[in-house]
Formats: sequence, C-alpha cells, structure tokens
Amino acid sequence: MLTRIDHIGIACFDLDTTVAFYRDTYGFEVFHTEINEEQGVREAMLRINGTSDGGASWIQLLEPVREDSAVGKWLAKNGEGVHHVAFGTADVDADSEAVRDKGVRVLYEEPRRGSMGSRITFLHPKDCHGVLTELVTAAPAEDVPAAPEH
Ligand code: V0V
Ligand code: CO
Repeated sequence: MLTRIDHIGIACFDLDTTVAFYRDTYGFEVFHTEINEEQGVREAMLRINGTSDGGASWIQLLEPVREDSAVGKWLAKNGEGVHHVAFGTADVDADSEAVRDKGVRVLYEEPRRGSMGSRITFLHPKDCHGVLTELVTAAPAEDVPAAPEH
C-alpha cells in the first residue's frame, strides 16, 4: 500500500547553489548526500518532517553526473524543475507488481538501490499522465545514516 509522499525529485544544474537556495529561503538542511552511479546522479536529501523511521518526507535535489543520464537528458530538454514524485510503501516489491498487473510499465524487473539504502522502482511517465513516478521502500531505521550535528 502506498502510504505517503516520500520525496519530490527536483532536477538542477548545480547542486551546491540549489542546496543553498533551499537552506537560505526555507531553512531546510541537507540530511544526506551521495552519488548514485547507476542512476547517474549526485543528490542531496533535505528532510522536511518526521523522523528517521521512514516516516519523513524529503526534497531530493538531483544533479546529473553524466549528460546521457535520465536527469541529464531531462535537464537538457526542460531546464530545472520537478523531475519525479516518489510514493512511500512498506513493500515496493508487492506494490510494483500490483501496478504492473494494472498495465502500467514498471521500468525495472526488480527494485534497485536508491538513496540512503532504500529500494526503488519507477513507473513510465507516459502511463502516469505525464508524471515520472517512483515507488520507494525506506531502509530499516537502523540502516539510515544519523542526522548531521547542527
Ligand atoms: C522523460 N519524460 C518525462 C520525464 N522524463 N516526462 C515526465 N517526467 C519526466 N521526468 C518523457 C519525455 O518528455 C518523452 O516524452 C518521453 O518521456 C521519453 O523520454 P526521453 O527523453 O526519450 O527519455 P527516455 O525514454 O530515454 O527516458 C525516460 C525514462 C528515464 C522515464 C525512461 O528517465 C528513466 O528511466 N527514468 C527512471 C530513472 C531516473 O529518473 N533516475 C533519476 C532519479 P515525449 O517528448 O516523447 O512526449 S534517481 C532517484 O530518484 C533516486 C536514486 C532515489 O530516489 O533514491
Ligand atoms: Co527519487
């Protein structure tokens, strides 16, 4: 069952200046950064609310590490903006199968590694009224990196 909005993915040309905008304008702090080579992104997760138990929601800022990556191609065509919406679920395997059974193209045969040890898959935007949709199961709380000291 999809129970919440896990994150909004926002494509940007420069991660550091975009992080600075979110900090200076809204006071959101970076909780975690990583490079995901498979997905071709350098990303920053800004925690909007909640705790580290998988109940938080996030802004995921995405800078491409390769021009031919999904985010690189999308930026070249559209410029900066909202790239995807991610729904949280306790069971991404079951929910992606359920969605696949309804005729929606699920892009991966098996969920792949996402931010902070999560497991993720994507639904084709053309089957979702123009929205690239991600399904995500957060890592167990003990696997989530601790919040940075302030
Ligand atoms: C492409 N299209 C989109 C879109 N990307 N529509 C809405 N939102 C997007 N983000 C449209 C595009 O305008 C085209 O429509 C059509 O889909 C085909 O696009 P394309 O430019 O030819 O690109 P493709 O087909 O090579 O790739 C599109 C897909 C690709 C969706 C298949 O972006 C993909 O595999 N995405 C999933 C992986 C991903 O996005 N990773 C980065 C985030 P027209 O022009 O034909 O009408 S990684 C992440 O979120 C992580 C790690 C995490 O959360 O933990
Ligand atoms: Co995402």
